[in-house]
Amino acid sequence: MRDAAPTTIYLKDYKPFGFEVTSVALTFDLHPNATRVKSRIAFAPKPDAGGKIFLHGENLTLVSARIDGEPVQPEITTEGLTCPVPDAPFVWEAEVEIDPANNTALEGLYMSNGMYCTQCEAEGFRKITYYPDRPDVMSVFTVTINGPHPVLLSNGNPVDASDGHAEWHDPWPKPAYLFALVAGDLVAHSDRFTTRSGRAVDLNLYVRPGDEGKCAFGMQALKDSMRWDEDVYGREYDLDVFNIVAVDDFNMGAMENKGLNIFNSSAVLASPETATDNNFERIEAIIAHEYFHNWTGNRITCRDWFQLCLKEGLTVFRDSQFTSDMRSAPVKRISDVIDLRARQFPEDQGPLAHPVRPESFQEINNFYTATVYEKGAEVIGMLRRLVGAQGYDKALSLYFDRHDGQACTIEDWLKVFEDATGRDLAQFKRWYSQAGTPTVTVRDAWYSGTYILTFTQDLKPSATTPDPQPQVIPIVTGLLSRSGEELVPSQVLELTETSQSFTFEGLPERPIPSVLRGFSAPVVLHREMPEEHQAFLLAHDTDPFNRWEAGRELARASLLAMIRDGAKPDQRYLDGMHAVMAEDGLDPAYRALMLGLPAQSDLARTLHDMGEVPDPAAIWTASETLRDALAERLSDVLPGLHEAHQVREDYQPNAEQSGRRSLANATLSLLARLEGPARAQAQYDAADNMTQQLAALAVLLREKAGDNALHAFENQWSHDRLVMDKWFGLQVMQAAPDAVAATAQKLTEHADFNWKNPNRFRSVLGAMASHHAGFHHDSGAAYTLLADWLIKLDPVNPQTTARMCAVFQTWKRYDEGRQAMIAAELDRILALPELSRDTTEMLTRIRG
Ligand code: 0A1
Ligand code: ZN
Repeated sequence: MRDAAPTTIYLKDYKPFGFEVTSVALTFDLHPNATRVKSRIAFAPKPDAGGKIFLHGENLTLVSARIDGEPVQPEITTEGLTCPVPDAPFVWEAEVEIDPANNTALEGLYMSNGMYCTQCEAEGFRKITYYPDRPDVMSVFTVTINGPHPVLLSNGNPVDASDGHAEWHDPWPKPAYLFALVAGDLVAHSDRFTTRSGRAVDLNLYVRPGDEGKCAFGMQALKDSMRWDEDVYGREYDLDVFNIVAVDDFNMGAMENKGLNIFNSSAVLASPETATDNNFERIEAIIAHEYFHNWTGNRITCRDWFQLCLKEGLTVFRDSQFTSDMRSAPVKRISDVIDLRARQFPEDQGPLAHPVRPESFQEINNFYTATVYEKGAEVIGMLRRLVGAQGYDKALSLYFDRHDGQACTIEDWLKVFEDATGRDLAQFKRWYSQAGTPTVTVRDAWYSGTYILTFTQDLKPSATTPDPQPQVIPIVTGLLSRSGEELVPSQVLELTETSQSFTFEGLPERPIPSVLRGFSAPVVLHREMPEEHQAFLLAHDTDPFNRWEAGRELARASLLAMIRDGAKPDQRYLDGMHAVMAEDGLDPAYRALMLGLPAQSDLARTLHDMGEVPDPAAIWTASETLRDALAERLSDVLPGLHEAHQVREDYQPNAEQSGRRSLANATLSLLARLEGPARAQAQYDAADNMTQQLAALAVLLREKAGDNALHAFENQWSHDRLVMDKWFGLQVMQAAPDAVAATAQKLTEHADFNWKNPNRFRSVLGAMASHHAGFHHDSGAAYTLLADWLIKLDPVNPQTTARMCAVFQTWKRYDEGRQAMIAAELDRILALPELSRDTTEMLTRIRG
């Protein structure tokens, strides 16, 4: 039943738990509908324990409870139990019954295709047994599993195993959210890794029979991650085994449970025939991310969930460093910024805005956000720029030395930097406490040899940050001569005031500034400078990020002029792109990124910032027109580029080959605008890997020549869940705006639309919401379809429902008609009497 008044939890109310948990022993007797969980937990009261204990527990049937062997009758509510306890150390024993087969929310212990698995972050352990389910309670766990399954896994090291029975011991104290259990008929892809101090670690990737051929890449990524963390951060693995399990039904990407990572199968399984280059790169990054959590998250965890960015921001930062080292650093940076603008900026600038460290929440699952993760990582990137690479390394060593085995706060994190580098971070800390994306405006002046750059920063007040104060903004800047030489090499300008000028003396000529190189801070930058500067930087900037950004800015300016004034595509942009495409020395992956346009949702944001009401149909038309014009302008080089970047060697998902394929496929897509679908059809017919097959299918669908290929694809891949997710999604993504809702609707009637599977649900309805012009088509059909499905999913899986609600967060940007349609849908959902806490919180915030 929906809470009449949902409880809000505040950071300021944090209180330590009144007891130490000295050990935990759990025994599971597995049964699909009646799993028995016995717990034996040793508690030691702290001086102010108060004579009674509260243990979290939800959806549990208590069979028995004892303290020091004596039966007790605790008081039970929907949230847990309270029981009088001795004021000396005691042993709590309980037996509960749970129903994994009917656990469709995928939190706690649940079943997926006949296999048992768990998801305990953030508060899922309380659905397994009564326990102080909070991250600052860390303990050593021993786990016994009984069940008729060939594979029985839990955290730590195996201590005993026989038919239908296994015992695991995890020597590292951990919070309950890192607990995991897996049981099923699984097969292992195994390998071994020797740490630099000589510990031999058994590595296993457990999958369903039939998926064995999709494991090799993930295993290699794991070994690369283990080596990298030793080399770059000096962090070694600390158990004798490291297990990964792939599961089909999972709400998120993956989970870093100690020694037993559980992955959404889409985030680990890959073969050249079934996964694209982008899938491979994402898998490598997620494997690294989860592995890196072993130190940043598991050995050092969070004191409370408000500190989530302590582990997530840092771990995202570390996995980006890893990908930059494994692949191309500029390409990774550009991709990350595209993603930040697409996912984090709308969050930071709308009704869901919250600081990187939020100060209140109702449902913590709603705070696994782009702000906590991606902006959290940007904040660490800024910190590293400000203290320098050496200062950062020193601070991190101190962090691991000082806090190993502890549950920490952002204050602990910043103190380590202050102590290691001597820098005062009081003002920098505002990045953690203030919500919103700062806007930085830059203008320049030139007085006989003296060049002045003046920056101002502005942060709009929001519900969580009503009185914003200036932040420390590191702005990496270089100055170029008119012939493209670096007059002043990159340096960090520290903007700390609302408005601040930086002076450069003795320059031989008025330079062209290259500002915010490498996207050195997560801000919106307004350059009050001539547009010619962007054309110049596109041709000459030595900073790869800003060179790409210059192309983007020219495209953005051109699109805005087309939308607002009916202008023609900007020739400077088209000519600039032509020159870039002719530069054979430039990384193909980088050139492929250059060919992209700003996201249509990002253009809507820019128009909104300019005080205008974005028209999704006009944005769509302008984007299509500019792409057509780009194809025309590049027509003399496209065939050569396409041909030159074909990969004729055996498929490898490495950066070099995937870069070539991405440029070849970007040119294929443009060529089809000039010459129709024949080339794409030929590629489809010849494709022996999913990257080529899917890229060709996308072009065929866009060109309305995809019916045959679509059927062939379905026949070829109907047995493969992950490939079929692509089949579902692509049809929606490639539909014309007026066909998006109808296409999605039709797909929801397909026999394989298994809507309880989060991947499949997202492949259709998530794809629909990500099609800007289709989702916001003036019929309102997509709004209604999505609302219908959110209503259906909420009682089954509140977490995935609530996450999907975020697609409505930008609704107030649009015209009154669209706003009225969206408001009606939001109200229709909010009126449901039994709406989950997750969805209620999200929609209430969005509705405003
Ligand atoms: N900690 C995981 C992500 C994750 C978070 C929450 C989950 O359920 C609510 C599941 C996974 C990570 O950062 O990879
Ligand atoms: Zn994480």
